[in-house]
Amino acid sequence: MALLSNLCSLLLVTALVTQAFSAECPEQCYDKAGNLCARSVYLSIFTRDDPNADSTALPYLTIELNGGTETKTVRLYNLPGHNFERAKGDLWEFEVDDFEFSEPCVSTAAITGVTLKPDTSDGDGIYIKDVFTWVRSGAASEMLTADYDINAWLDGDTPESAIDLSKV
Ligand SMILES: [Ca+2]
Repeated sequence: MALLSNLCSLLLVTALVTQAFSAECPEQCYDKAGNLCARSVYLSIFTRDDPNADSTALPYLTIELNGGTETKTVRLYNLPGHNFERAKGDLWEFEVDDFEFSEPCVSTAAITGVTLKPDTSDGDGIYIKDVFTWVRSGAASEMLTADYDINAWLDGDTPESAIDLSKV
């Protein structure tokens, strides 16, 4: 069951990452070293099948550059319908501009940390199963992190419950 569920998550995310974009990748998609300059950031979170897995909380996504020269955070927004339903997945899209980095080109090579942080204004925990992040620039996209079966609570009462995501 777990394997099948993981496979479904992977297929969904793969489909999202590889979906055909009609626009040609503009020149500014890449930095001088040939690394993708992220324009959009996507976050997909799957919750576990547990009665308390769901939540009204709005956690935060943090991106660290160059081992900590810059660390910026955005808050997840309310999606249409319910966020964080039990045993379901949600998808958020951010513009890199939302993070307000000092440079307009955020090279994927410069991203050294991606962390999910709990909403400390809402003690309602989220039981996290899988988390994926990826970036896009024009027609090009690249996976940033992939974490399967994390099986951890993102708990607003416990700031230490922040989850460091695994770069791919
Ligand atoms: Ca809950």
